[in-house]
Amino acid sequence: MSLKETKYIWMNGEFIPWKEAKIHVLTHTLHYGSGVFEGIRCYKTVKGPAIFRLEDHIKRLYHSAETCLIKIPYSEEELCDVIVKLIKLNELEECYIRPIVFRGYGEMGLNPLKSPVEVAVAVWPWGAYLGEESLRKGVRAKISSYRRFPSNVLPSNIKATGMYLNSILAKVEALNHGYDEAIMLDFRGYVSEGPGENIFLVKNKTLLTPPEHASILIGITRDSIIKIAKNLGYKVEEVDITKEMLYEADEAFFTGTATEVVPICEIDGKKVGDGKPGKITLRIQSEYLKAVRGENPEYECWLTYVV
Ligand code: PPE
Repeated sequence: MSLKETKYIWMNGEFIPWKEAKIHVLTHTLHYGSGVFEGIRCYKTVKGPAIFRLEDHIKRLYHSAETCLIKIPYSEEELCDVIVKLIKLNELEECYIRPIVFRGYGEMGLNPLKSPVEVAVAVWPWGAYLGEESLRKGVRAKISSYRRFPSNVLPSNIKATGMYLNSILAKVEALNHGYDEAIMLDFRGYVSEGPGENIFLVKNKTLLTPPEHASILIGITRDSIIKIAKNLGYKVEEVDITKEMLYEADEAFFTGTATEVVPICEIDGKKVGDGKPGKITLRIQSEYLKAVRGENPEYECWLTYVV
């Protein structure tokens, strides 16, 4: 599957044609992974396209930038406006939104402060992240031999470009073993997250998900799911989860902006529950998809309409 091109990309203050959004080969971030980014989705609703939790994603982008010593030369409001305008200009009803802040061409070497800060936003239609049938049929996952980095190696609660090499190695290892996705453990051996998604399990009708100290990115989808599940009357606990707890779970699922809510049917060749997408998982998935499409007024505060 190749990227679905759209008309315009916003780069350093201007809307330019997709094909012209280029960088120099000596761009600092290309060499050292010194950039930060976000992944946001915009969904079709009866009131037009709506961006899901835009302000929260942009807040996290600024937090990631600050941690990586980057000062973004635009305000949060300006970037939010750019995203709305870009979706309008590209005449999209639904899309994935990728803001990236990186160190450009200027100096080589590990001091990033000498290279200019550049900002770009691209939007394009992006279907199901873990495969067309993943939401309905679920996926098979493998516990990775790659661990998630502890916070004294890299703070896990930021989205920095270089950190994704760890995710890439885990992802490809899982694919090479015939699985759809990886599950990574933290440095202690407790369950952390997927390469690009958070993880939940269901045991005796209670939802469990790893806490912040398990080296996770505090997902915005994870937060939405916790609120949705509680509103549906389920208990949600943020606790350390062992590999055995995962194997013995009634249900399990991944959450993320790109992934949305995807049931996990098998882990390391063992069925999760009866090996089919769990009932509670599917109920939460359906509530989530209603929320993002503006079909539940309770969650409308999470939407930014593109008007
Ligand atoms: N953990 C990681 C490591 C991660 O990359 C994501 C998002 C999440 C958890 C879930 O976070 P949130 O989207 O706020 O619920 N991964 C993004 C990038 C995926 C990519 O391949 O690129 C995403 O889902 O947009």
